[in-house]
Amino acid sequence: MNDNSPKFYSQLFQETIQENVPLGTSVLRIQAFDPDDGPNAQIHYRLSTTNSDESLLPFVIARDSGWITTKAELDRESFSSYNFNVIAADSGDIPLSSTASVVISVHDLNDNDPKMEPKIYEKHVSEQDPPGTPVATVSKSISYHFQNARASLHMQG
Ligand SMILES: [Ca+2]
Ligand SMILES: [Ca+2]
Ligand SMILES: [Ca+2]
Repeated sequence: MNDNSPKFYSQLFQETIQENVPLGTSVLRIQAFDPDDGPNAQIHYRLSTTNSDESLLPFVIARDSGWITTKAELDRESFSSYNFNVIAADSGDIPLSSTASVVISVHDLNDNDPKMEPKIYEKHVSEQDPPGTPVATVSKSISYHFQNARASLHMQG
């Protein structure tokens, strides 16, 4: 009779995977055991999330083998880790099941160019400078470069 629920080898499965791996990449294998016989020991796996739709996860689990693979691209800059549950249920007339936690961390790759911040060049004028003192003296080529950098620059002199 089906008097045992599947037991996971661990209550927490943790793995790290690099971002940008191809779809279908194997991440880790979830395994449980069931000491009953026949269908009462035949385990099927599925993913479960507590506060959102598990179809939004970038992972799927193979129903029979327990292998978790990617089904969407992973972007470390969007999500750096995923927490969800995996449910193992046997195939008894009245199926019994157990739940374990999975934490998958996304490892960072250097896949972003540095972003140029517009630079602001400022020059303060001392109040003691006599009127007419040049604020800044720059050549035309430097002035052009500054304008490219969206600098606010007042030309005088
Ligand atoms: Ca069982
Ligand atoms: Ca990325
Ligand atoms: Ca990155």
